[in-house]
Amino acid sequence: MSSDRSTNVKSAVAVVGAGPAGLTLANLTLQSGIPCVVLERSSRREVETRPRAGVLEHRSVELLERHGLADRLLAQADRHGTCEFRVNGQAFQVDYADLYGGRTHYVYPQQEVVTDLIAAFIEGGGDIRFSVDDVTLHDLTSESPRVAWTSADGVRDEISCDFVAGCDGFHSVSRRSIPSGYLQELVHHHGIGWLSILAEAPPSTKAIIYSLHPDGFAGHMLRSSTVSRYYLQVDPSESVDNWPDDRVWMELQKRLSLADGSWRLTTGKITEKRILDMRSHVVEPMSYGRLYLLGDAAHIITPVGAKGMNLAMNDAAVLSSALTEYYKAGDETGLKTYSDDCLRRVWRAQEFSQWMVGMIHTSLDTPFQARLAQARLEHLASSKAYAASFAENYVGP
Ligand code: RFL
Repeated sequence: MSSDRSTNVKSAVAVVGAGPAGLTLANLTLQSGIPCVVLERSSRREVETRPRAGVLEHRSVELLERHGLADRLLAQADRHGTCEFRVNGQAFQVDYADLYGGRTHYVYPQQEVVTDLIAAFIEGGGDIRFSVDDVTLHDLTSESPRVAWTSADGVRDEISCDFVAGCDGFHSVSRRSIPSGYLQELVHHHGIGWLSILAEAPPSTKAIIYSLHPDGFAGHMLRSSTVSRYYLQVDPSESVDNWPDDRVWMELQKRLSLADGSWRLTTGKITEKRILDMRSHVVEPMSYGRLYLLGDAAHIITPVGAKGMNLAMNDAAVLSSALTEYYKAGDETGLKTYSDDCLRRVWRAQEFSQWMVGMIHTSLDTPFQARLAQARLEHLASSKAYAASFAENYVGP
C-alpha cells in the first residue's frame, strides 16, 4: 500500500475533497497507520483562504486535541459560553456554558482549521494532491474501487484502493456516482434567505447576537478581533445587487438596535456578500458499496446553530474508527453501522436547527409564525429548564 506520486497509485483510502471532513479523516487514518491519498479540486491557497464557518463545538475541539491537531486552535481561539437574543429592541442573554457543565464554543475560522489540518497531514507524511480536475469514481461495489483524476500537470492519474471517502461538499461528484434511486434524499426548504456578510470590522459585541425584528432576523457572529460575520433575513430569491454596502449597514443597525438607542454597530470593509437559501438536505444511507459519504456531501443544514462543520468532523471520527477496526482486526461492524451512527447525530442537529430557525425568524406573510417565534423566545428568557435544553443542543450534547 504505497502512496508514491505516479500514475496508477495504490492506497488503502482515497479521500475526495480537502474540507474539514476530508482533512480530519485523512489525519486520523494516517495516525492509525492507514495510507490515504487526498484529492482536492482547488489549489492549496484557495482552500486555506476560503471563509465559511467559525464556531466549533467543544467535542470537535476535543477530537482534534486528542489527535494533537488543536495546538494553534487552543492558543488562538476565543471561547464563548454566552449568546444574546434581541426581541423588538429588548435584549436578554443565555449563559449556555453555565447551563451545560461549563462547555463552551470555540470561535476559530474554518480556513484556519483547514490550514492546520493540511500542515499536520503533510508533516505526518500524508499524500495530498491539489488542483486536480475531472475526478471520477469506478467499481464502487467491488473490493478494489478506483478513483481517476487529471492532475495539475494534465496527466490522467488513477488510484486503486480499498475504500473511497466522498468528502467533496454539497455538489459532490462522489454522491452523484451512486446509481440514481439508491439514495433516499430528504429535503426541506425553509422559505427563508440570509444575506450573509463578512467584513473587516471588529465585533460590536462580546457575544453572538440573534435579533428578531419585525422586518426580519439579523445576526451578528464573531470570527476574530478584526473580522465579523453578519446575517440579514431576506427573501430567498433576493439578489445581492439590491444590497449596496450602505444599505447593509443601515439595515443591520436597525434590526440589531436596542430600544434605548444605546447600541452602535462598528462598520468596516465588506469582503463577502452572498445570499444563502435556507435548506436542509440529507441522504440515506451515507454509503454505497465501498464509498462512504461524509459532511456536506451527505447532509447540509442551515447555518442556524452552527452545526455543519462539526457534523462533518464527527462523520470523519466515526469512519476513521471503523476503518481502524477493519485494518487492525478485520472487524467490519463499524463500517456496517457507519451510516446509522452518523445519521443519529445529523437528525438531532437538523431538529435543533429547525427549532431555532422557527424561533429567530419572522415572516411578514404569516404573522402566526412570528407570534410563535416571540413566544419561544419569551419561554427561553424566562425558563431555566427550557434554556438548559437549548444549551445542551447549542453547545453540542
Ligand atoms: P466542504 O467544506 O465544502 O469541503 C469540500 C471540499 O471538496 C472539494 N471538492 C472537490 N475536490 C475534488 N474533486 C471534486 N469533484 C470536488 N468537489 C469539491 C472542495 O473544493 C472542498 O475543498 O465540505 P465538508 O468538508 O463536508 O465541510 C462542511 C463545512 O464546510 C460546512 O458544513 C460548514 O461550512 C457549514 N457552516 C458552519 N458550520 C459550523 O459547524 N459552524 C459554523 O459556524 C458554520 N457557519 C457554515 C457557516 C456555512 C456557511 N456557508 C457558506 C454555507 C457559515 C456559512 C456562511
